[in-house]
Amino acid sequence: PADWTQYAIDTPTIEGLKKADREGYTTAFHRARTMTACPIGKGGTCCKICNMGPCRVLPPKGKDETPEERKKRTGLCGATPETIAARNFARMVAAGAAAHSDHGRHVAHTFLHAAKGELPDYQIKDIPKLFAIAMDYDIPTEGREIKDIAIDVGKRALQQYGQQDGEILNVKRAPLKRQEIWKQEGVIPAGIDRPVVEVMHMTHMGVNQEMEHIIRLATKCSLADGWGGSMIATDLSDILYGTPVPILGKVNLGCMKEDTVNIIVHGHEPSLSEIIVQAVQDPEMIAYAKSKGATGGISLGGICCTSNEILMRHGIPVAGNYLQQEIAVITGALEAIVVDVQCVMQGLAELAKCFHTQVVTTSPIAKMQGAYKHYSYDERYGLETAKAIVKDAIDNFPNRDKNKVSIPTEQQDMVVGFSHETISYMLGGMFRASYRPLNDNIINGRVRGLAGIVGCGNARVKNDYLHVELAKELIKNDVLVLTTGCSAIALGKAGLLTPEASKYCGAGLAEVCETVGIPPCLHMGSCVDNSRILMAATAVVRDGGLGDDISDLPAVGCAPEWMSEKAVSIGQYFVASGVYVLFGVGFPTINEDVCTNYLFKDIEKTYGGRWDFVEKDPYEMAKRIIAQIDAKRKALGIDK
Ligand code: WCC
Ligand code: FE2
Repeated sequence: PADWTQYAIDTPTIEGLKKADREGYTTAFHRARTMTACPIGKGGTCCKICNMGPCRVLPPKGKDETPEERKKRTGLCGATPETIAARNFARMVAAGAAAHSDHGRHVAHTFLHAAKGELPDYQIKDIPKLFAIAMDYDIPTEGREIKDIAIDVGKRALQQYGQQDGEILNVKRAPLKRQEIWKQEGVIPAGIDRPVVEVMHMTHMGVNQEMEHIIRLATKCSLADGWGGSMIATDLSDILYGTPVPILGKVNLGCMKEDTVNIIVHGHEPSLSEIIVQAVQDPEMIAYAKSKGATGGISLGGICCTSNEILMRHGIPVAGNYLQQEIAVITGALEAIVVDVQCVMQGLAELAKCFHTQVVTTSPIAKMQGAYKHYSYDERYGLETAKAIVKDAIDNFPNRDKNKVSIPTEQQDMVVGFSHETISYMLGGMFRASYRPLNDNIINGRVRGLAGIVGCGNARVKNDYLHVELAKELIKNDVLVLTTGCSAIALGKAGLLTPEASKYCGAGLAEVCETVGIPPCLHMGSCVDNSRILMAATAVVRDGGLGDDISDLPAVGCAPEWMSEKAVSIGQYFVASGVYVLFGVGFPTINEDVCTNYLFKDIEKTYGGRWDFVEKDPYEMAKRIIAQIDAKRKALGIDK
């Protein structure tokens, strides 16, 4: 067996993997040790878009290539390596944008029907945000009923998906200079769905065969995600379920208890999990759990972003991030794992068979072979469905095999819930909400810059290690960290989402955190909530003193352990919004130098942002990020 301390830093994960070895279970961590990544497809050099291929256009290993040789290295149709790499990259963007945006569509759909009063278990919660969004959407509010405004907001959001001409609405929120750049490049999406289809079309055999133009259309698609579908998902979830405010939360597998029915929700869309939160708090359900021998009642926890959503809004504990989904099952004490969409491993079903755990799939678009039960979740029957799932889990409690149970006790406190609105209240006060105090601290150098650390865990590297070491290194150098998704959970487990983490900070950042009462790493939510980071960056520009565009800011983005296609879309919309973005653990085009050069260098001339890549050294990552921040500070004339 492997020495798992080489592949994870989190004790419950290491212990779970050792238990898997002893008892013969297999996880993604195990598969990563026995399977290597495909060397042909890795880095963008396999073209499989037509049936004359797949064609491999890998550069020769270990020797230089003459220009003549390079010219001959094409697919059967003559496609060049850079066209192939760019097409692969573009398709990843399209898949990621589709995932986020479809999530946003579902939120908008639920929102509209809730607004109409058709969903008894859903009510509009955040009226001030409803008015703010109505204004952004050019919907009149004066003298109108809340209900009518909400219906219009829901309709307007949904309408943007199929819009064929014009511009998606939220583009208007970006700094003017940014909008000009996008206009000039022709990358402002008319609607949200259309650019996804366009990318699929233009990457079909024999269509777009000019690398830069492929990236241009992929960029438009990514903007339809970041400033479109993801932003709609965030905004409408906030109105429907409440805009997050700072709240105390807990993270790690210690949320599961010996004497409770343990349920974990996993995935991304909050619609069902919001109602499960209600169901597990129902006194009848708790009494029923007790009647089955679970003297402590019911414990609900979460994994990935479904978890982040109910953590931010209700303080429901997080069980773990992406790579802990299997570890949660291996505790032997999990009655049900209720999954919706995205980042759910198929391996769960096989693993669950070794235990009593029920895998419950709930999305109309996501079934799993071998799952215990499938619900095609329909919001009209919200609480009814949630209760049926919870009741099933309770009935499953007596099936728990005590001999197989080992629940970690680790649980770490954290402060979460930093929506961009909340940050501006905390900085500027209730009546003068503003980012200006932060800007002043950036200008005076107490805060050196801002770094978004986001994205997945990847079983090919030491899990969580890159996130945590990078964050520590950055806050030590006075860089304030904004975090989302599984990265936020990793930082939470390491104790970096607490005000006490200021002990890891440089003197300047420590002082700011202590004065404002915030942790040095701010949990801003789920992966669609990366749109909150766009809005925060825009607000920093608006409140003055740091240039007039996002690309002027000493701000960067990083996904050190990315694995999902969504991460590629996120990275691209940050680059296109003017941000330097660093990836770890491989880059989609890295084995093809022309396209990679474009993404890492030339694209900066257009957007002011670019890509970069460091395989797995968090200190090298930090070095490059700080160098980038310092260069921006210098350009602003605020370095000292
Ligand atoms: Ni977002 Fe990555 Fe987690 Fe899934 S939940 S694993 S895309 S960071
Ligand atoms: Fe996510």
